[in-house]
This record gives sequence, structure tokens and C-alpha cells, in this order.
Amino acid sequence: MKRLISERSVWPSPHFVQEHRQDMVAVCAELVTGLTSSPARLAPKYFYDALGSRLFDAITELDEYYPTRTEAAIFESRVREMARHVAAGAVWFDLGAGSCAKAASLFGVMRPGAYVPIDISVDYLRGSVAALQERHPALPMLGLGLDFSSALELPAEADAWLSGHDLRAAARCVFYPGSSIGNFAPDEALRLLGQARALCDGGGAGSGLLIGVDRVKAKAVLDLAYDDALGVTAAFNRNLLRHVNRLLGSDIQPAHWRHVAFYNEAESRIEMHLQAVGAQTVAWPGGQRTFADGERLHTENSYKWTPEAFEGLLRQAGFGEVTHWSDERGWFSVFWAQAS
Ligand code: AVJ
Repeated sequence: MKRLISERSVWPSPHFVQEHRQDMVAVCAELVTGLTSSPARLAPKYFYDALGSRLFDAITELDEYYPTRTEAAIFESRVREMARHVAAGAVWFDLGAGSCAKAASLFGVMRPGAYVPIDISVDYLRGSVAALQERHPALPMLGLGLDFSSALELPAEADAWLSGHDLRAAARCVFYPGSSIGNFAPDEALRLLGQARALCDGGGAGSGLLIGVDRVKAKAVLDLAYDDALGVTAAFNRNLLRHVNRLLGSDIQPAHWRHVAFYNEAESRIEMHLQAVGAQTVAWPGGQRTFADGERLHTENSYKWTPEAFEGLLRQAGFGEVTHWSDERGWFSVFWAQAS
């Protein structure tokens, strides 16, 4: 049946869905559990308040922090090769999409059939998705607010949206750039990759995962990447305390905590900690904790992988054919893992 021009020119506007948010009671309980554990710990997801997100953007511009620009160069030089694997017309699920800039830079060559950016809060996506929709008026877009670190599963509303756009049988590309997979310990990473694989299985032939992974390398390079000369990463780390104070009503003094970051070779991971400068007591409504001078609060792990080990992980998660692209120094890799 012929369609009227006027009908076709009614372009879609982005749709948004927010999965249940964690309530403040649960957030505070999690923070108190972390603060009262030995050693104390706070999850890296709390880095990213408004200032933290800006500080992270600043980190990506540091000379020492190679991952972002190395990954961008791999995509830039190899996108045509990648496009032979990623089906045109696929529904793209962009994990931790934020500004949507990385995925959007690939659209011209990759030709997705729909775009589903996912971030912990749909509020982080509204502005960027609306702007992107203007540049790609004919591309259906669904912004999803979802904490995929606890479970990567499509809400029923997202399934309905895909059906409504005749996209239930389309190939699916799960896009997870930036080496954020590094925040997960190997067993948790395996679980998330398994869920990504299951998400691919919901789509047609040619589905798969396109993921950026930071690699094991010389300790000196890694140490500097997480402890830069300007102290931006130190500020990023300490800012977590400001954010926690706001969430919990605690009185932690960022100035009294020193940034500590190092590559733990035995565990293949960067560890970031905050170390108490002088003994101190931290209080919050309903509790408190005393820290000895030099006592540490663990804020982040960032695991590094060899290509062999990461390919093994992808296979364990049930993926089939695996391809990867790297920079000349072998510092970063982008993997394509076919779902079947
Ligand atoms: C956003 C998790 C990929 O581990 O390199 C950067 C976060 N922490 N500098 C990383 C981070 C300190 C980053 N990831």
C-alpha cells in the first residue's frame, strides 16, 4: 500500500521510560552498610552527581588518561570493518549512554534501525536524546532509565515500544563502550555479559555485543592514568564524599581524605581508595564511625583484561564468534561478540 507523503513526514519524537527508582531509604541503608564495613567502601556509581560527571569529562581530556581517546581512535579508524559485523537496521541498546555522543558518532556508518539509550536515570537522557532526535528525525528512539548494574532486563513497556515499531524481529546490538565493564569483578562481569547475551537473543539473526575493554599494561602507565599530575582524578574521587554527604546527611570532610590509586597486578585491577588524613569521626543521622589515621575507604575497582581472558569471558557468557580491534600499542580493545 502506498503511503502518503504527509504521513511519512510525521517523524517520531523520543519516548522515555523510567524503571522503578531505588528509594532514598534503600540508598541510605546501602551507604551506611558501606561506611560501617571493614574496610569501609562506597560504590563507584556515587561518583556521578552533576559535578562528578563533569570531573569525569575532565579526566577524559588528561594526558595521562588514555582510555577514552584510544577507544575513540579505534572506532574512528575501524568503524567500516565493524559495520561488516553489526547488522544495518539493528536496534541499538546503549548502556550508560549519557550524552549519547559515542553511539551517535557511529550512526552514519552503522545505520541503526532504532536507538535505545539506557542510563541509571532517564533524566540524564532527556536532553541528549531530544537533541539527537532532531539530527536523526526518522530514527525511533526510546530513552530508558534503568540500573542495569543490578539487572539488564527490558521492562515490559520497552518490549511494547519495540513491537509498536515493528522491531521485535530486528537484530540487536548491545553497545557498551568506555570500559565501564571494568567496574565489575570478573564474576559480576560474567553475569552482566550473560544478560547482554540474553537481550541479544530477543532479537533476530546478526545480533551481538560491541564493547570497549581496557587492557592489562605496564603498571606505571596505569598508575598515572588514575593519579594524574593535575589532581583531577583526586578531585573526582573526593567529590564522592560530597555526594554521599548530600544523600545521607553525613559530615565527611573531603579535605581530610587523600586520594590513593594504584594498579594491583595480582588482581589485574586499578584500586581507588580515600585514606584518612588524621583520625576522624564521621556522623550521619542515626549513626557514626571512627576512622584511624591512614585508614582507607575503598571507592572503585577498574579491572583490566587481556584479549584472551576477555574473549574467554564472552564465550563463557554464551557468545559465539568474537572479533576485536585494538590500537597499535595494544592498550585498549573493542570487541564484537556475535550472539550465536
Ligand atoms: C568510567 C569506569 C571506565 O575505570 O577508567 C576514571 C572511571 N575512575 N578515572 C575507569 C574512572 C577514575 C572509568 N570508568
